[in-house]
Amino acid sequence: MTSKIIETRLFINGEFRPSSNEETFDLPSARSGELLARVYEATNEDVNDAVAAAKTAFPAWAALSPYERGRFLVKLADLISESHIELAHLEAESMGRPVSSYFDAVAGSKWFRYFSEAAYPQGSSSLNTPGYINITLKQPVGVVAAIIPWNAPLVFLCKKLAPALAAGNAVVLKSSEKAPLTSLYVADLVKKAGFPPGVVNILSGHGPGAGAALASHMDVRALSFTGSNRTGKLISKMATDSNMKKLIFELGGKSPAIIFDDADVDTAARDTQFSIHLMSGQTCMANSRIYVHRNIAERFLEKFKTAFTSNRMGDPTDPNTNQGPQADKIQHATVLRYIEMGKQTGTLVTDEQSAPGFFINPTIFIDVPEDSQIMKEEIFGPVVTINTFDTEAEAVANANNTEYGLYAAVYTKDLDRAMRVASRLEAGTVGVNCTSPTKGDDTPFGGQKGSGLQRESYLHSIETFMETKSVLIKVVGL
Ligand code: TXE
Repeated sequence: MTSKIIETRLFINGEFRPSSNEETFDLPSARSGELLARVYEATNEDVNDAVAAAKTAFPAWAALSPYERGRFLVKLADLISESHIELAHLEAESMGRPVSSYFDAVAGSKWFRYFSEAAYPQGSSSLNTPGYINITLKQPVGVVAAIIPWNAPLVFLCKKLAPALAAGNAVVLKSSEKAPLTSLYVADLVKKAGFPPGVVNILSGHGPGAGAALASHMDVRALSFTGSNRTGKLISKMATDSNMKKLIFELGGKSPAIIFDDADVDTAARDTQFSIHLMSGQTCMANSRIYVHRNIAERFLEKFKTAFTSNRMGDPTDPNTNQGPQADKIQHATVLRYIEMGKQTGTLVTDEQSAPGFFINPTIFIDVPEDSQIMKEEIFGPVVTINTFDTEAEAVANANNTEYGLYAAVYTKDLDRAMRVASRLEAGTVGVNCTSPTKGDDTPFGGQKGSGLQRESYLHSIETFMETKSVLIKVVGL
């Protein structure tokens, strides 16, 4: 089945329209490299219009009850899950994601359903100041900007839009220039769901243009970003230099998995290869560094390698494919560059690259020096390092020897050790006898150190899109 691309215009104030200067950018197909679509590139003027539309729509949207806002969210959730096949094919074509592993429409629509009935943050009250009753009010921040990446565009769109809207904010979202089509598809669904104009605005365009304009905009009060650590730093500076907007960041990772010699080796090998194989290694939480106890290293490596290299690489729209190409030429070239670097420092134990197009063969390096570049930087491909360790302290020290801190895993049957290690690992999430992708929608998700700011989840996201106001009431005679 070939997807019908319905829209490539910008969605501003409830209408689709070309960019103000009518310029477009070319979107190549990840599977063929051929032109897939010409998408309108938002200009500064378009960003200003979208923010102005959101600012105008905000008061009436915020004044609705959570129940009334929730009714729009439920309609959108239904439309997204009904569009599962279309959305899967759009992502397969634009960024190579196999349709066989496309759970995003189901996962994404769950976010809208959850926030349509979420327990809203409640203010508090106190009598702790003599003569006063103090109360706190939770209020939406106003205009929220969302900047999303290309690796799981629909999931990120839903994780940001649903809580921001439920909290009463109006949103301007910019998709990634590598994967704008599913966001535009959702824009059409937003229109079908009957959202008031301006409450949701969806722009396409590049980072330094439309993205930077949003990050610097004086009327954007909060910005939720998922992407690279490098871009996070740039956005952070723009936010500070403009109006100190609130920032919610989910950045990259270099996630470690530690496998002790009492672990269930079959499970550990199966899980860890799935984590780095999923979406061709293009997930922020993929366990790209594995530390295995010397006593079981050989057995683990054999099982890991067998599973990791039994991939079915091919056309992402074929339901039998479980590994698609990298998202584009740039990502493909980046991964190949890291593989070349790896060969200078570690030992390659898988075949040399032979795959055509933007595909990368699953790649394993062993005995890689801790200070080498492939141990430090996010590769974002099906490339893993497997090093051995002798002691618990050594494994934890090496696992923590990174500027990232998104996800970590520990495999052992010893509960004391598992909990000791979990408490010492510097990561926003730790899996015990399990690894990423994370399973808990209600557990806070986000990074320590260079991996992010704040946490996202069913229970935590809404709070990040609200202000807390203290109101002090002087009561005579109290
Ligand atoms: O990311 P960018 P890219 C990592 C991963 C990958 C690398 C590069 O290692 O190989 O980043 O990917 C917008 N002002 N992750 O170049 O640049 C951009 O338009 C404002 C990990 O695609 O961070 C897009 O919408 N916005 C990550 C979004 O930021 C800017 C997912 C992400 O793009 C901007 C993606 C600017 N100056 C990549 N520059 C994860 N955490 O999962 C870019 N953008």
